[in-house]
Amino acid sequence: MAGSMTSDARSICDRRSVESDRPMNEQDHMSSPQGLPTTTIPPAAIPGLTYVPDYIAPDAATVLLQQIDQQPWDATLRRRVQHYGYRYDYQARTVTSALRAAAFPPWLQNLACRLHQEGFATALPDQGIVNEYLPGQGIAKHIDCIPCFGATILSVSLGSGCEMRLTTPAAKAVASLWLAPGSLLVLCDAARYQWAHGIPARQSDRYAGQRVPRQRRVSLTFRTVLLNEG
Ligand SMILES: O=C(O)CCC(=O)C(=O)O
Repeated sequence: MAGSMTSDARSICDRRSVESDRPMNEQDHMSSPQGLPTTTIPPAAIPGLTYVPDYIAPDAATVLLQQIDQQPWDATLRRRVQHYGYRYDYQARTVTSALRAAAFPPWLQNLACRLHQEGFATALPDQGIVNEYLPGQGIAKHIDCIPCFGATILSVSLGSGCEMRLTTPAAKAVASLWLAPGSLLVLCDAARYQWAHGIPARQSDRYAGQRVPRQRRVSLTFRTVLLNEG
């Protein structure tokens, strides 16, 4: 994966692969809001979705969590967050040059550079969000703002695992992905632009036939900002 950044970065999206995923035990068909049948598909079938287990080693994850917890948290949302590079305005759904946030600390910059050098990020990410999820907390399903952010969205999971659900906007298809601690998720192509992703707000998930209680999960989302300010 190491080597020329640009060509490798293209190849990760072009390969349209999921290196490893384990669909959760679910019924094949559920009901969409329109009452139409909804098909459950494996995440591997979503073009542009790449899942890399064990991207961060457990020791490195522990150090990262310590470094994260030394930074101030923004507690104005339902879950605590830290914004780096740029702040995303959740109400206005915009990012502008006026929304510059703290510079990436070295531990975040190192990870952003690694993602870029290894070809997972097409461009060097300049926006980072740290999300903290306590048991019972999640994130509503969404497609990351298309005019605000570039073609690749990356998310690193630390702490607890959890289920991510991916849905097509018409809710005709749903995919369920287990985000294991230390894993990396890369969304580009259809996975980034046509599928919404979200984390159900729950105390536990059903995974591999077992009910798994949630613990504290911290994720690092990396994006590149597109400033369209005329
Ligand atoms: O926690 C995650 O893995 C996803 C975070 C996310 O979707 C976001 O920050 O927009």
